[in-house]
Amino acid sequence: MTASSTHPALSRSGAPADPAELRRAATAVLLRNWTGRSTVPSRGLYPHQWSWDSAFITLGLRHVSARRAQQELESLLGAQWADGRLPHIVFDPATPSGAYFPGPEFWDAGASAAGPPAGVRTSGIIQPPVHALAAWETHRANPAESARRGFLSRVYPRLVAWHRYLGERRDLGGRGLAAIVHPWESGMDNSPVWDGPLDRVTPWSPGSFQRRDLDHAASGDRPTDLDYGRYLRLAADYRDHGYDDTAPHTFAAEDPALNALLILSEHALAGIAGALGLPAERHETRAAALTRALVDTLYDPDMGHFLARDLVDGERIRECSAAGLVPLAVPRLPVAGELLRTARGERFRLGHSHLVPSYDRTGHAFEPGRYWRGPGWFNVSWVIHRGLLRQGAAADAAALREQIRTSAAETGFAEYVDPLNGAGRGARDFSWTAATVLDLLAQESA
Ligand code: 9WN
Repeated sequence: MTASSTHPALSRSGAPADPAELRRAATAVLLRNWTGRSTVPSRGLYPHQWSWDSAFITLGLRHVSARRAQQELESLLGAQWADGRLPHIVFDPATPSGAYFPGPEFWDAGASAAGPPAGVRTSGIIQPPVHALAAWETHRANPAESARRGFLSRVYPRLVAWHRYLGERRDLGGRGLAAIVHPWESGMDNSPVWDGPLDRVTPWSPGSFQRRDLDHAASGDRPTDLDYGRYLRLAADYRDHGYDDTAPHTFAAEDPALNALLILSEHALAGIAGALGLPAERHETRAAALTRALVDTLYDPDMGHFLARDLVDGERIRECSAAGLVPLAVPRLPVAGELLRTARGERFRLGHSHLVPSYDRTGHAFEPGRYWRGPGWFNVSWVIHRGLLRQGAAADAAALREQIRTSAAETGFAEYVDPLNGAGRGARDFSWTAATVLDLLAQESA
């Protein structure tokens, strides 16, 4: 699908859109997807609030309205559980519960002792912690509006509680890193990285549930029924143990992207604490400890890449995905040079792929159109762009920035793109696609 079929104003004959037109079109996507309290990732496919989507959306929204960006984040933080976790979905009460599966009845979060505030319906799992980073950047975009609304002092305690949950309850591997207990928690659901660990999970039978995603997206762009059967089994087991993290887990892993994002957010917490006149050292100390643990535990020198670790057998999973490039954005990363070489090498072909492929182009499971098994995603590419700037790779960063803009314009803000030919896949008018474009346009004009 080209931009001309969905956004006539954007680009004719596939040429990159004019920045002002692109900014207008991206803003319009975010305005259309705003529900009054928060932004849905996509009107049809994902009609509720998602955790890491909200953080990425905030990063773009702050250039449209500082006030709305603050509201976006605060509505998510308002669904925080008693144990500090931020749920991966906050269900919109105005949306019929059957519009997305699995819906609030499946998750039954209110039954958990650790659960959400009364009257708020959520899922029970988490997503990567981009929130403190988003809060800090939102403040920095308009410090006066932030101070006027007491934004930082309201969000800081909640963000600290969220990181405490990850550091204490989710250190399942005992090395200081946060673990995930469901592939959805990585945000990169059907990445081939999770295939091995998922083999141990007995799937629900396909006839026992009704998927809603296929009403809105092509089945070839989505996870399979077998994947879904396993996702549901894992989620139901966790639910049936009251979302207790000390219960046995059939699936548990340390993911490099989630932990790298936690490090970025811990640095952001130091910034927030400093701005509030509170001690910031503990956040810097924690960020440094996490960085050491990330490198010591998940960096594989032979592959020149960060790998996930399977906590059931204790081994690193020898599959290269874009999650392993996300640490490029971590300050003072000792292996940045090697990691940059991997990004530019055959596996990812930075600069010669459309966005950053979500999985190794030379890998046995590479599928250029299927979700997290190959396509380039805008949010991940945005973080890697930040990493390239951090590592002084200005030319690579500029090329990626140009691709992000062009791909968004030409696909009508697709959810993800084929990394080989740039064709749009999944949903259109996707919120974090619009948001990351807005942020990059703002960076350029600054
Ligand atoms: C399950 C909302 C979310 C993203 C995830 C993406 C997808 C959900 C789904 O959509 O996951 O959480 O139904 O497939 O994988 O990263 O946050 O955009």
